[in-house]
Amino acid sequence: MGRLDDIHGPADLKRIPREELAAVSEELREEIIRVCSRAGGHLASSLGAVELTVAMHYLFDSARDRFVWDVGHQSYGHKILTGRREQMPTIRTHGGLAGFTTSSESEHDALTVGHASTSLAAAFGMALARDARGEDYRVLAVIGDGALTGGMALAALNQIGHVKPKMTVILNDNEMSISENVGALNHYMRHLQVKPWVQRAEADGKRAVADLFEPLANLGSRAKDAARRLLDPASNNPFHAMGLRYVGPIDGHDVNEVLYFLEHIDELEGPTMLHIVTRKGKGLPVAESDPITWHGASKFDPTNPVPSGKPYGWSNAFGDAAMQLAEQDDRVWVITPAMREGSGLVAYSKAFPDRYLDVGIAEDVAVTTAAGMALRGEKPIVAIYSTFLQRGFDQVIHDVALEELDVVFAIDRAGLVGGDGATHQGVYDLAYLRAVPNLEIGMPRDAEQMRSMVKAALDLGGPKAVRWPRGSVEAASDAGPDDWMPIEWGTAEVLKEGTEAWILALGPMVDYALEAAADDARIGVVDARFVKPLDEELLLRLAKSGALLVTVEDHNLPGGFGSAVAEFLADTGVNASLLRLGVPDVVVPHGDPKRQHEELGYGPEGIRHAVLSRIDGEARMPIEVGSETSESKAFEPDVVK
Ligand code: HTL
Repeated sequence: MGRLDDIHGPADLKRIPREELAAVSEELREEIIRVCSRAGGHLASSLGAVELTVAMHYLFDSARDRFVWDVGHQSYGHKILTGRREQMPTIRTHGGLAGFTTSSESEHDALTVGHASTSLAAAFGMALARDARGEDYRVLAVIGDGALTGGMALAALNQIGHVKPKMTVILNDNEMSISENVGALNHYMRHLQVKPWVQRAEADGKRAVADLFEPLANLGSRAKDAARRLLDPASNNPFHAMGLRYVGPIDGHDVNEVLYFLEHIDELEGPTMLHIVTRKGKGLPVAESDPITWHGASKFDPTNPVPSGKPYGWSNAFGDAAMQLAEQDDRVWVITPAMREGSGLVAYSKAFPDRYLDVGIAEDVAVTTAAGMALRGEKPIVAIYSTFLQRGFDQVIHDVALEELDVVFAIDRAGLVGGDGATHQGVYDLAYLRAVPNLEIGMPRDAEQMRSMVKAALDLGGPKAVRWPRGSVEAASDAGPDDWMPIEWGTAEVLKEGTEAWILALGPMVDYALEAAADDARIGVVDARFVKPLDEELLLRLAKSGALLVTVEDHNLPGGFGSAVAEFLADTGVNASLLRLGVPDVVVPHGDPKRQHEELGYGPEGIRHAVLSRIDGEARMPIEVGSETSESKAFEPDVVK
């Protein structure tokens, strides 16, 4: 690959003549395409950030300065330039590189991240820490226009512009979140580019330079050129109004232009926002024309890039059910915080544009908007990933649950999620939702049950959560909602009788339980279906039988389904013996979920072994609740990193 072969770290890049950086950028782009064609990953976002990445590493020192990448999914170029090129084909796989920046992976990764909109607050904190210690390093945050829709980012800007530490905020504006970006700021940024007042600032360039960007004033024609792009400080630019110096918009694919501005901003005091305009998917025509599909790519043939079709999944099943429910009742809405594709809502958004709302990467806003709607008699469904609902927790309690509002939380990606890893694992929602009064929680084991639960949740009213995992599922029948399988809320279902042990499994763990119990008449299987309320009658009956109770959940054990059962048994005073299987108190990184379930002791084999070792008194499983392996530490996959 020419120049890239000689770059083993940022120091090697710095030795390359400046005129060759455009060529280096092209090579880096090809390398990202090559890596993603073999491993999959966040291709389009990383392609859009190539020139920025090269310019930042050329000018600054990521081991000492702090590069804070928002979400961290656009960092493939950064990883390649910081000595991780050889490992890139392992990205997002068991034991391989993480898909996002991760501080334990490299000294060049300033922040462990995966959720959006954190970069500005984190960078702000770093700048304050630097100044408090009288240290001298740069802090640069890179945030996409999508991530800027998050309240955290906007609230951090408000602080940055108030306290005014020296730092650079690079707004990487490609007009896209995962789908088209939304919101008023997004419109404003388009307006900046079509420029009635950018032109005015151009005409007024010298004054802008004098007022705003003094170091450029003496730099001759280049400075004048730059000055044309500066905005009049008296104008109503919101970033300027928030106290940041605003520079841009500039062409983020002209590496010299990016270098030029970064270099000069570096000489200035206080916070500066550099607005760069980029193209998501830049350099791969299919990704440029369809950045949504290529946002997160599966493996592909680089000579003939065709997106691989995704099998029918739980998200599709939800989208289909939501369409039918909205058809039947015109008070049904679906709200998504920027996850239209991932939540299976593309068809719904087209069929019911008036009862579909994408609020941007603003989970808190999604939840409280639903509360507002419910207060006025609408029936909102908040379609949200388990991991992202963490951002809306206060709103679930304060705005929905205390008022007992009719809001349904359709929680996707509940369980281990695979390649996205630690930041995206959906293994905490039961723990935090169980603690919320008035809120009830179910987990179906198939698509038929899922749609019945969502319908029942809407019909019954009150705050309700229905959760399901990532992955494929068999489609439900095409019956209309009136003919969907009725489900009695709060009841479990006995699927297989047993005598000595009962496995109480949640959602798709039911299949594992059936496999584990197959051919053993002593082991019974219950599809628990609800975590709150529990089917107390059934639980009591099973507990009193003297049999071993075994809970299985794809969720963290502290606070999860097993905890709910343990609490119930403790409160009733029944002397039952209980074994809880699930994620012990560890951080689970990226990897293949099925394999991780086995390694954590709750795959079919693990369940069987655990149950038999209890009822037959055999050796115990290596990972057990309460043993020293369950301490809070990173779960080490057995593949060498
Ligand atoms: N909500 C939160 C809090 N965090 C994340 N990461 C998401 C949702 C999901 N998500 C991404 S990447 C992404 C979203 C919404 C779009 C970011 O758009 P941006 O960057 O404009 O900031 P771009 O991709 O370069 O256009 C992931 O989970 C990876």
